[in-house]
Amino acid sequence: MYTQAMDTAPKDATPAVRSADEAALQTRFDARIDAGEFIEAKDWMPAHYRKTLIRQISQHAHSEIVGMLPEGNWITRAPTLKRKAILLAKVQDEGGHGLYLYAAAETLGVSRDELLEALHSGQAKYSSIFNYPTLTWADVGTIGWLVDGAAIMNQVPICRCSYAPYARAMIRICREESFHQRQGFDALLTMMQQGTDAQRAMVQDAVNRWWWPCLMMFGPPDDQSPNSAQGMRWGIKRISNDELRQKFVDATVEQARVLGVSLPDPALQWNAARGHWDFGAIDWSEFWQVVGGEGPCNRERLSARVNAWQAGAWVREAAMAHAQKHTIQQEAA
Ligand code: FAQ
Repeated sequence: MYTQAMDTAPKDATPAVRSADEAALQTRFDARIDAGEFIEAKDWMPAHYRKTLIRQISQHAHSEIVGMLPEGNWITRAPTLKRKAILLAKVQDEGGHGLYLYAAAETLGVSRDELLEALHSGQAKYSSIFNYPTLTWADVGTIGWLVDGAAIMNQVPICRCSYAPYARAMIRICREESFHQRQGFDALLTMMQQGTDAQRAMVQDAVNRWWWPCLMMFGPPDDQSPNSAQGMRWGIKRISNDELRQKFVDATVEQARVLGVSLPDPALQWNAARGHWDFGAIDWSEFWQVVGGEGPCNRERLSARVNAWQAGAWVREAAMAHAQKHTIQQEAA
């Protein structure tokens, strides 16, 4: 289904265009964006649009792959066989999301090796949220409920992103994220309704630790978000960081009530005039510290990825050797 990587644009497509033609192509591109049309890999696109998409899609892919680590840490310690099977499926799904997204980025003329090198060298960003530790089993449920919940809120609008290979990849990803969110909520509900006092306290502690980092996932406030205006203009971003954050808070307050947990924000209050929940100030210095590589688990996460890449070298070599052998056999036949 996800064969976009086979459908790549020639690397020199944009530079080969003469400048008079380029102005016409730009006008046509802008008109297509204004008309809400999808842009395909082989269509002409401005270099900055291409670069922005490579940045966002690759950061998104890296987030999915690094995002396997905090929960992967609990696969061997899941409390029941059922929870273990669910968690295995979820973590495997995140790996699949990374692959669809790397394939979508490759359609823009960048190689997967280049993208991974940027991650491993620390040049590329990935979501701040995955630099926090998973201390107890309740963290796994809380990641499903809150982190996947935030991810869905941010990702559903990307199903309508103007770049078609990215939009197509997001449709399946969102369906799977929806299962992830439900399984997390279900795990927490089980602990809250059938668990011991100690288990309920464990859930509350996990929610207290993940709440604020989840609000940060949506990115800096709109007036401090350098990429937003252009991203919205191009239809890459459909809803702003602050609007999505508000939608997430509004949806989550009621879910917290059903679960029986409190959200760690004394300023959280229904604002009838706005028709939204007001919430307290976010500590943006913590966000920028984590994004800058100084979060609680940044070093651990990056070294886990680099080690996995190095330890997997023999698998890549074996796959290449097998492919070469297969080609030779086919040519000889
Ligand atoms: N962490 O100008 P903006 C998941 C950076 S997947 C780190 O607002 P933009 C699934 C931003 O890159 C989660 N950096 O940027 C899962 C930019 O820096 P740059 C990932 C962040 O692009 C669940 C600078 O700050 N989702 O959770 C963050 O317009 C459970 C200024 O920001 C996606 O990637 C952050 N949180 O908006 C997996 C969705 N926020 O690049 C496992 C696609 C901002 O200029 C387990 N991405 N920055 O150097 C997007 O929607 C957008 O890229 C935003 C940022 C909204 C993340």
